[in-house]
Amino acid sequence: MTDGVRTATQPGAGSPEVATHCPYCALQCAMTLRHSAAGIEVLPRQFPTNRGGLCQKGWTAAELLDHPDRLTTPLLRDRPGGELRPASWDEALDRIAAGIRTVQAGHGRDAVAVFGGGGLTNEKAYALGKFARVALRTRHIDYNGRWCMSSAAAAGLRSFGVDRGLPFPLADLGRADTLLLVGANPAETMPPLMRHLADQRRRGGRLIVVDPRLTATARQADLHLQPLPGTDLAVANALLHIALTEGWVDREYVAARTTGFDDVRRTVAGYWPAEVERLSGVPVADLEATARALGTAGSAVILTARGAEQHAKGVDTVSAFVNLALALGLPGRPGSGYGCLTGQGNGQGGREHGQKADQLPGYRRIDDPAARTHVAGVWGVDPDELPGPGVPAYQLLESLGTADGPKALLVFGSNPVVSAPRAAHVESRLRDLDLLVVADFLLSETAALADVVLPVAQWAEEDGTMTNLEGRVLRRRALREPPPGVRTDLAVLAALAHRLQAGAPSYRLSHSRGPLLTPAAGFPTDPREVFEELRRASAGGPADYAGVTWDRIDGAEGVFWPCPDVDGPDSPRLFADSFPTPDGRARFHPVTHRPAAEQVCADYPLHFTTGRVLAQYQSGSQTRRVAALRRAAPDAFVELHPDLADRLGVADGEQVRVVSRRGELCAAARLSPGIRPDTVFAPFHWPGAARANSVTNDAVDPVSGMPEFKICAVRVEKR
Ligand SMILES: Nc1nc2c(c(=O)[nH]1)N[C@H]1C(S)=C(S)[C@@H](COP(=O)(O)OP(=O)(O)OC[C@H]3O[C@@H](n4cnc5c(=O)[nH]c(N)nc54)[C@H](O)[C@@H]3O)O[C@H]1N2
Ligand SMILES: Nc1nc2c(c(=O)[nH]1)N[C@H]1C(S)=C(S)[C@@H](COP(=O)(O)OP(=O)(O)OC[C@H]3O[C@@H](n4cnc5c(=O)[nH]c(N)nc54)[C@H](O)[C@@H]3O)O[C@H]1N2
Ligand code: SF4
Ligand SMILES: [Mo]
Repeated sequence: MTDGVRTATQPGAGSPEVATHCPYCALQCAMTLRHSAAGIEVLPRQFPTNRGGLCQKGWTAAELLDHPDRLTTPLLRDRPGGELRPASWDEALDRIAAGIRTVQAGHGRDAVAVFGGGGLTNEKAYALGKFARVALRTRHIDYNGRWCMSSAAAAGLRSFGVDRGLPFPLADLGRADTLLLVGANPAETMPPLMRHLADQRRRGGRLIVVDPRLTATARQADLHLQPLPGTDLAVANALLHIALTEGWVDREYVAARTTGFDDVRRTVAGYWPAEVERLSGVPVADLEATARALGTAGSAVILTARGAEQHAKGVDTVSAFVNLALALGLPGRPGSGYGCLTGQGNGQGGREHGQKADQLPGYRRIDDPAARTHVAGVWGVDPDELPGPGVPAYQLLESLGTADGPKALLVFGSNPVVSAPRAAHVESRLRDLDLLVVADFLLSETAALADVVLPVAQWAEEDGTMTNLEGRVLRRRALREPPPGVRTDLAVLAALAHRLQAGAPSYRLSHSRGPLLTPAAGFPTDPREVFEELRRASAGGPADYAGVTWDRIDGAEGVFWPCPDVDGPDSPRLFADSFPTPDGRARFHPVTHRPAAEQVCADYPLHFTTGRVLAQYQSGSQTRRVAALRRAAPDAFVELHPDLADRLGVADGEQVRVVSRRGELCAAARLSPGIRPDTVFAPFHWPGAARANSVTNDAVDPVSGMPEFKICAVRVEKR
């Protein structure tokens, strides 16, 4: 498909319409943006993922472009506790550069930290990682994808040798005889994806949903398993136990394509369905029906999302489902497999190009000497000068402003004051910084705490690429120039690098080979130029983009990585013949159930879990400002079972308080017979008194650093 639109070198500014993709979630629905008499108009566009559909967030996305809350000038705070005031770009950038120099001179390079986002384009994510390692030379960079994708990423890596959310195109879901969705609510989180599920149903396929709540997705299922939050791992092990007993394990596949099955077989032998029923509340009959539907299907897909993954045992939970998929011989078989539904717009690409603490571009490890040499070569620096690995997002935020922690933080594309676990604590850490810089186009709750706020361009004002949940690289296209006073993130990074390099000789890139760079060299502002460098930096790495070009994306419906050669094929489907592990085989990992980090007790007798509603996005900083979305979902709420409400003497719509050891949230009760009576749910899109993350636990997964957003112990009180 040729879109027939302008591309990067003609950024599209002033052109009547461009073919682009939605600014929000990882489905990256295709849309056409155009100028109309009423302003900027969004029209859905046919694409294999959204098939002409857009959700309400996509439809209304253009409203923020000319929103009265849009930031169009830098803001500066002259003294702690003072007000933010408008400032010139020069003043703001000078202040940041001076602040960084002071902090690094006093406390070392690692005293400055960077926090990125999975919504940034590939080009920006790459530039941000390079900026941290080359301009700041700090090891401290991480990003909000840690709270999103990290558990599935770690489990995928250790079993398959690669982390690509879906190792097959989304349309394959329509061909699965059985589809198991674990902790995923795409009817609200990716509505157009449901078109593929409708296909699947039409072809006679079965849909099974595992969720403690009867969600809009679960309502469409043939079977809904309603486990206690945090027991999915045990459920998966029980399913494999049954599959073994019934002889549904694909022994040929296991023998030819995997290693390590014996340990897993021994482990799941102890997961008797009746015991798992007692633990999880899922009836043995439902466990058996699910195992049968998966084990006897011609094709089957198992998908996990945040409900299964956002736990202190998230990695092991995903491994349990990967084990099940491998034992049934699913990965690599047509119409079958395991996948994870990636969340943020560039949740996939954002985790490949170096904004993760332990990572260099191309999904390379920063502690791998060969990777360091390759990337340092592309960057024109000495490999020995590249910092080592930093720490995962929560650990980073928690250390801010402490004796050994960073004293300055630069945030690009996240709003942790609302979205971080144990958010009140994180907020207090941010307040203790010597310098907080936030680049955003709106005054998010985090930006409101900053010493310097930089107004940046929005999605319709810059070109770039995004990698969707299928690993398909797509083109984002600019419809217009940013408004006066606004700069792109790339331009901000270039200007800061310029000041840091020019200002003090010790900050100049030093080179044992190659020439001394001119100021800001290495930080181009043209996204196409950045992408060309990203291609070289990723070449030979697991996420190889060397063969992806903007023109190639334009000439097709995106390009799937890995794609090492411009003239070679891309990779819509992985694992058909082998896995990218040293011996080509997938690896089983035996995993055992363990309780949630926080147990219910007399004072906190209920389980609390969190998630999303259709009309709000993430920290809500964007969608709470869109009129139609605010009308659709104006306020937070606490979902609880009528029996529980009865016991508490709470009526529908009455204000309640949800209290944990960390803090509390206040919102209206929403009674729903669809939720377990021992569990309450709240969405996390609202700040202030209704902030769900005032309540959540900051326990993290030991492997991935994923916080336990999906379970902690609370009590509910009438207000
Ligand atoms: N409308 C909307 N769409 C979005 C987003 C948004 O903010 N709003 N965000 C995007 C992003 S970044 C992401 S990561 C995705 C997330 O997409 P999803 O993972 O679908 O979203 P969540 O609502 O976080 O969680 C899914 C379900 O997990 C259930 N759950 C809670 N605890 C457990 C548990 O212990 N086990 C199981 N099995 N289920 C549990 C919840 O009840 C919830 O229905 O959505 C993307 N799309
Ligand atoms: N309790 C609970 N908490 C959760 C979750 C949960 O399920 N439960 N889910 C977690 C998950 S999966 C995620 S992904 C996080 C997300 O939470 P956040 O990281 O807070 O994500 P957003 O709200 O998308 O924040 C993005 C911010 O960056 C700005 N922005 C958008 N695009 C750009 C850009 O291109 N450049 C710059 N400079 N700024 C930009 C937006 O205006 C917004 O203020 O929340 C996590 N927190
Ligand atoms: S499903 Fe996701 S990508 Fe599609 S329109 Fe909605 S928010 Fe945008
Ligand atoms: Mo996410």
